[in-house]
Amino acid sequence: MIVFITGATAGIGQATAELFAKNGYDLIITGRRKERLDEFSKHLKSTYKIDVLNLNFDVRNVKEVESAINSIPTEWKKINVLLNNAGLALGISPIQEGIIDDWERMIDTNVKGLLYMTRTIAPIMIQNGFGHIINIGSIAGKEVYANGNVYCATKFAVDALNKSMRIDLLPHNIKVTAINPGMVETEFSIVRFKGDVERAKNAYKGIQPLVAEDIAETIYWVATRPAHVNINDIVIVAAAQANATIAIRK
Ligand code: NDP
Ligand code: 8X3
Repeated sequence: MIVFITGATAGIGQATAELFAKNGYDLIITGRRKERLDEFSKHLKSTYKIDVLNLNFDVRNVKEVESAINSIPTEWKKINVLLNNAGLALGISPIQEGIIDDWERMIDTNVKGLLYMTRTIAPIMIQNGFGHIINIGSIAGKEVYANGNVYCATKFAVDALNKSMRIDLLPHNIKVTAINPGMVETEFSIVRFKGDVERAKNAYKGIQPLVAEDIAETIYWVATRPAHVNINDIVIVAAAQANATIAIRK
């Protein structure tokens, strides 16, 4: 069984790779940070005795996506699961003060990157006659919050694409699932606040957020349902979070 995970150098993607590896799956893992990817791959192979293929590319670059996936040896093309996970938020400011470059990076990564990956791998799954695409959306793709504007819009797009690809891929025996987490403490907020670790920590002040392993377990459960079962959509939040805007902080 082969699981393809985008954005496996940190956070949710990394925890998910670790869990599938622990359960004996072979992995294709990706990310832009080559050194991290190589180290992680070495760790997975030696700890779990599985096969790992590393693909070092930027999901925003369609040429890189296509050439990385075209380079996959035939025996690696029996991809059971594609986890469209690579993504990010950048900044949090009212629309009239938004930084255009941040908007473009979020749209290019969260929407166009996910599309490039899906457009390249879905035909391989169709040829194989099986597959499961799991898209990481967000609670921010279900409800908007103040100053979330463009990040929320990208995740609303993921929600729409998830529903839409479920219909398109239905005749091809390909399952499609969206997992929409609330607050998960990963490198996400450090990226969002551009390296300001203190500000990132503050995002989770007084609350016990989810951790990447909580999402990994959910992904693993979704991917291991019997053949006749598909989970279309999950929203998963910390016990202290009700929705995108209301959380109890102590
Ligand atoms: P992290 O910042 O910890 O990890 C993000 C991963 O995405 C990294 O491996 C990074 O790898 C990869 N990535 C980012 N941009 C690119 C790119 N252009 N090309 C290839 N890989 C890229 O964040 P999370 O694990 O928290 O985020 C994973 C997903 O979960 C994202 O889609 C995020 O929107 C979503 N999410 C996160 C929540 C949270 O609270 N943490 C809540 C809801 C959803 P590298 O930098 O090496 O390229
Ligand atoms: C990440 C969750 O609430 O920070 O998608 O937007 S939130």
